[in-house]
Amino acid sequence: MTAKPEILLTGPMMPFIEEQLDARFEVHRLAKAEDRDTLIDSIGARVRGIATAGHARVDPALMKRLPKLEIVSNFGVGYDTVDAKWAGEHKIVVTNTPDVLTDEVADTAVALLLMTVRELPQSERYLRAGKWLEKPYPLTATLRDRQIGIVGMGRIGKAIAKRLEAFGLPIAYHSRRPAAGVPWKYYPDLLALARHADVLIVIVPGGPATKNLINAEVLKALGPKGILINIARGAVVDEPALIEALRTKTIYSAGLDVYADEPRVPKALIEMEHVVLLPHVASGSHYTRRAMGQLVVDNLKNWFAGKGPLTPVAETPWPAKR
Ligand code: NAP
Ligand code: 8YV
Repeated sequence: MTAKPEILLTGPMMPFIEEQLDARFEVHRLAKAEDRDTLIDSIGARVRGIATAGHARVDPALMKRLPKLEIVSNFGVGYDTVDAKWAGEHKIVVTNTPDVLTDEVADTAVALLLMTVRELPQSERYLRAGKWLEKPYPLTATLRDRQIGIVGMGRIGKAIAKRLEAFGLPIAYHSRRPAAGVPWKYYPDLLALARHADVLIVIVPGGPATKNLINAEVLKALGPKGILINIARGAVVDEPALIEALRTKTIYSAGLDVYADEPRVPKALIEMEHVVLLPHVASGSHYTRRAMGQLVVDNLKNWFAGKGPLTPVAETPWPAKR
C-alpha cells in the first residue's frame, strides 16, 4: 500500500471535512500540537499540502519550512491570510472556494443593508424590552431615496447589484477596471463614487492593495446621509476613522460583518446603538459552509490524484504559466 500524502491542518474544520481528510491523507493538526515549532520541525520535510481556514497565516516563514509543499487549500473565497504571490513564485498552488458562497453572501449583504437602514435589530430589541407598550418605535431612514455604490464588482458584487436592482435602486460601482458585461455606471475614482452614493457596499478582497481603502476622506465624501456596509474584510476599512465618522455624524450609519481584529470588536462600535454588527456570518449557513468545505477537500483530492486543482487563485493559475 502506498503511503498517504501528508498534509497540515492549520486549525479545526467542520467534522465532515476532517473525516474526509483523515480518510485520504495523513493529517497533522497544528492546533493540537503542544508546541507548533516542534511539530513543524518533525514533519515539515514530508508535508505536501495545507488545509487552512485563515486560523494561521500561511506565509513564507511557514512555507519555507515545508520544502515539499505543493498545494494550499483555503476554506473561503478570500485568501488574504495566504501569501499566494510567494506561493506562485515557488510553484505552490493555492485554491479557494469561489462561487459556492456567492448567493449566500449577497443575500446577507442585502439583509445587513435593510437591517441598518430600517433599524430592524434596534426595533426588535425595542419590542423585547416592552417599550412598544409605551409608544411606537420611531420612524426610520429608507432605501427608497438612495443611490447605491458598490466597491468591488466581482462575483459577489454583481450578485448584490442584481438583487438591489430588483429592489428598484440605482446602482453604480468602483473597481480598478470596468467589469465586463454589466450595465451599471462605473466610477474609476472611489472618491467620486462615494460623493455620488448614499450607500457604499464594500466587497473587495483583503490584503495590502485594499488596506484602509475606505478611509476618512471616503467617509467624508459619503456624507451625513451615508451608510457604509462592509462585508469584505475588516482591514479594508480604516476602523478608527469609521468610529470617528460615526461618532461625529460624518456618516449616518454602518452595517458591518467584518472587523480589523476578529473576533475582537472595538468597544466604541459595540456601544453605538445606531450601527448593526454581525459576527462574520455572511456565508454561515449549513448549506453554503458544506459546499465550501467539500471544495477544500476536493481541491486536495484532485491535486493528489494528479488531476490538478479545481479552483486555483489568480496568483497560481493552472495549468501553470511556467
Ligand atoms: P472577486 O470575484 O475576485 O471580486 C473582487 C472584486 O474586487 C473585483 O471586482 C475586483 O476588480 C475588485 N478589486 C480588487 N482589488 C481592488 C482594489 N484594490 N480596488 C478596487 N477594487 C478592487 O471576489 P468575490 O468572490 O466577489 O469576493 C470578494 C471578497 O469578499 C473576498 O475576497 C472576501 O474577502 C470577501 N468575502 C467576505 C465574506 C464574509 O463572510 N464576510 C464572504 C465571502 C467573501 P478589479 O480587479 O478590476 O479591481
Ligand atoms: C468565511 C469568508 O466565513 O469566504 C470568505 O472569504 O470570509 C467567509 O466565507 C471565512 O473564510 C471562514 O474562514
